[in-house]
Amino acid sequence: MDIRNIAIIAHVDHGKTTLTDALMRQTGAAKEGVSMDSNKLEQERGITIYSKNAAVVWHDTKINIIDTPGHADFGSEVERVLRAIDCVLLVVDAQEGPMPQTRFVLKKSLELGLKPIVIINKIDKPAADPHKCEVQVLELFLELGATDEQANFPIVYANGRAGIAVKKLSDLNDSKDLPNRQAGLTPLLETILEHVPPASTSEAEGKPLRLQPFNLGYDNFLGRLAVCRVYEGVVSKSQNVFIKKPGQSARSGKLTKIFTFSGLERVEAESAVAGDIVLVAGLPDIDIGETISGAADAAALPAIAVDEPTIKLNFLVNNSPFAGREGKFVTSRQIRERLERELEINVGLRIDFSAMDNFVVCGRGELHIAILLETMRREGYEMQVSQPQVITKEIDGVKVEPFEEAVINAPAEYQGSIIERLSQRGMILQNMHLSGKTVRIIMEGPTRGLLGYRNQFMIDTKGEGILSSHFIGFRPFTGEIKKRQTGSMISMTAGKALGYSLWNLQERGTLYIGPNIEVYVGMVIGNTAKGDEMEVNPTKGKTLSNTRSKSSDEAIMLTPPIELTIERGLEIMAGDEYLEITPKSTRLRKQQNIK
Ligand SMILES: Nc1nc2c(ncn2[C@@H]2O[C@H](COP(=O)(O)OP(=O)(O)OP(=O)(O)O)[C@@H](O)[C@H]2O)c(=O)[nH]1
Ligand SMILES: [Mg+2]
Repeated sequence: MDIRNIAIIAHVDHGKTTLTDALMRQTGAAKEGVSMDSNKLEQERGITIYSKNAAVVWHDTKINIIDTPGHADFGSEVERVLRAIDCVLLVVDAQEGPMPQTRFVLKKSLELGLKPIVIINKIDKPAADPHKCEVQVLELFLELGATDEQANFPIVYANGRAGIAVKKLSDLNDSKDLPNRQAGLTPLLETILEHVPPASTSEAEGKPLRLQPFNLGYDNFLGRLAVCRVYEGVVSKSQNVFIKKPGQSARSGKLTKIFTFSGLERVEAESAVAGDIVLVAGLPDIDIGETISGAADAAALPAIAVDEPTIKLNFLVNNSPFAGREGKFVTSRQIRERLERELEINVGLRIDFSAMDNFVVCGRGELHIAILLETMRREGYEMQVSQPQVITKEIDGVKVEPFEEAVINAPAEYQGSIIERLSQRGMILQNMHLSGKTVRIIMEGPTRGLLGYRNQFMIDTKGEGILSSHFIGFRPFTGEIKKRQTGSMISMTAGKALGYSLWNLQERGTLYIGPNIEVYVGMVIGNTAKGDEMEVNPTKGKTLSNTRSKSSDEAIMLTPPIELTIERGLEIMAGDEYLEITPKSTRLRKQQNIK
């Protein structure tokens, strides 16, 4: 069967997964209600975390589709995938237009010589402006140095949620609400078959075997799995193979099983031919970018680079007064083993295990780390982590640090405070446009300045702003950044927090706990409005007195506390604090117990 390999790429939330799901439904590869976002955390958060393979069959052609995550923290997943496919579907929200991650993934695609198909999606949105979006996309292609051929991209307009695509906007019936439902996504499928080159030729199929992993997986029974593109030849199960990296000698191995994709499922196969995407088992030490071949002297395929981490933090055994109450796995050996397993599949992660019980974990951003912590806590792990810091290094004797581009869409009234706050954090204004009542601000600066800012941004824009940022490279260190310090409210007593004392404390800042929550000495229970550190007693009851005053009998009205999630904790914690994460609780505390 003819094979086509595509990846679907976009900025976060522009509708990649919804469109992939719709393609699977229309081609009968998956039933209603089945989604590519199959992981529980993905479903809860409504975002894609891991890139995943699916395959659909249409007009006797197998289309392997790789759905990728749009969030910048998972950008390195996308880059690897781009090496294994022949075309990308670049999805752009017709209302938002190209966003930072659109630019990032398009840039990578163009550099690899891919010729994208552009999908202007969400055309049903009331404020959608497909024409403007199209112009902006073309400008982006040109700005990124697209060749004439690349810039002459085919366009499909879609409402992925309704499963509808058209090649010309005039193909829609007059009203946006009454599109031509018959054809569904057929115009998109046709464009894919017309535009995406076949994955292989009979010449490639006749050559000796070469395949290359671009993603890793793990199975309790089969062990390490590698998702590979077969470039040449035919791969069979139980085959003896050789594995090598460019410039290194080959080692041998034996495949135990191979799978191909059908819908979202993996299907065991006897063999697979050049062009197909397969999952192979049996190679416990296989790595991304290595070449698996049938002969020891086969040339290695070009390596696949994996992006370096930009932030780091320490993972330690929880040693708070409440340590071990909830966790099933609490020792440093257990945490270490779990992290070692994570390294098998979490490609953007690096871990330094050289200290006995203080592991330095390096990742691609706060969300990347938060997802790992959330996954571990759900498995029953308990640990504490230090404040995330950026990774600095030296290039040619110059100290460099990670830089990011931040793109903000917010109501125009907040533009002054956003720019002021970010300038203080070392970010420099690059561009700004006003459209209607919304302003788009583009700033660039050290990642360090953005760490811990998102929470403040939500407050500054009353939750109406959208901030997205992505890594743009290591640049010379910009010197000290003075962030406005928020001070912590630290409990000086142990016991149950009482409504009465919280009622008094809420005047002085924002609380992270409500009444009846158990606290210990040194636990951070809130932050102070004035920015100074404050030791408080949240367990104090009301003193009884003989005289009744009217005011002390007032009903206690407590403001709901802000919930300390892992992500928020990583943001707001100070350098001298630990974030304590157990299966049921997230607490902040001072590293040194106060006297
Ligand atoms: N109005 C409208 N909403 C859509 C359309 N397609 C998707 N959405 C909605 O947009 C949101 C994001 O959709 P997803 O498909 O998860 O987006 P994604 O690009 O896969 O997101 P990430 O993988 O996290 O980057 C969901 O709430 C969808 O229901 C569309 O065509 N029109
Ligand atoms: Mg998605």
